[in-house]
Amino acid sequence: RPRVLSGIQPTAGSFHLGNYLGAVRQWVALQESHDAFYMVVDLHAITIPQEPKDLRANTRLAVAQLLAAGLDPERCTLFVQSHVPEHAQLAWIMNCLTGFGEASRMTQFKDKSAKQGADRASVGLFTYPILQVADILLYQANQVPVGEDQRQHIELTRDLAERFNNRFGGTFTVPTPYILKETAKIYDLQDPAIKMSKSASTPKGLVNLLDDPKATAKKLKSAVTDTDTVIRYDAVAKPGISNLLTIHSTLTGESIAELEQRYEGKGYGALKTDLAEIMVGFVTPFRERTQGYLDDPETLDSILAKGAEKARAVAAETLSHAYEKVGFLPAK
Ligand code: AQP
Repeated sequence: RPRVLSGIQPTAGSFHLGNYLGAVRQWVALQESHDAFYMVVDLHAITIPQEPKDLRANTRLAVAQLLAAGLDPERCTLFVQSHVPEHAQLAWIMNCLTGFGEASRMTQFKDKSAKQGADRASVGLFTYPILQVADILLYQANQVPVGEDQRQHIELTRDLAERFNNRFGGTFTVPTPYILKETAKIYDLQDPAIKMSKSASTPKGLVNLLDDPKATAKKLKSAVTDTDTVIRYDAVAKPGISNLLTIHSTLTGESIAELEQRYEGKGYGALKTDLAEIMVGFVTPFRERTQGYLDDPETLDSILAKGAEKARAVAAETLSHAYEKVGFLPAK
């Protein structure tokens, strides 16, 4: 079976709708057909300051949400990044293969460091994409299911895998991004020109899955649309409505064409009311399931212990090949 690898940060507490529709939903589907490795990337999280006790709680919370979303530890390998030390070890080698200018061109770093002030951004934030390269290459992943915002980092991964292979001999699988066109980018409900994101969105524009369902319904009902009245998918002329149609279609499985037909002659209010109801129907059991996993930390920890063991077996083998290729003297 082809292998997939992906990760999610434990920074915000709740996952938002962009994380879920853009990435996690695909993870759940791919565990049926692929040898799937999914992790909570706590090493990535500390590229910006974290309160230690919050980081620990949010890491558990992220795992609980992944299980609530449908990841099954019998079907995939679910683990926490810091439980597998090989990530940091391979990242060092990849750091040494990456040009400074090349790393400087990563747009996510440019955006995030500009927000923090260039002097305050950590070197870890700068090398974040290179740690991600190590994450992917350690597992010899064929595909990486992510949202559109991660495409450039997957390109970097491909470049570095090829560079290493050319310089030292075939070692790493060169991965491809797995990005579904429909849900590659979920937009902010108040500003459909920007992606829904925990750092850039205002609270009204961001749908957190663990928020009170009533508040979520309200946000959907007050989503920004346009002055036209026709419910039609047109990402350029009607970004707000198009975003709502995407969310509706993905959650219900109805095609956009079916939805356009169903809402013909109806107002925006009808679409928003229905979508609010669909969302409440989705988040209510999701919150309950998440709480159920949080209430049973022993099961959670045992899932993570097994996951880390499986992940380490693969990661250690790849790392030892890479060490040998680079020319490190084996420890006796
Ligand atoms: N709006 C989005 N649409 C589609 N996919 C998205 N992802 C994030 N936002 C959207 C995808 O979610 C996965 C996990 O992302 P992460 O752990 O890196 O979280 P993030 O990208 O830091 O989330 P934010 O909200 O986008 O954070 P900031 O504000 O820090 O930029 C990834 O596969 C990502 O593509």
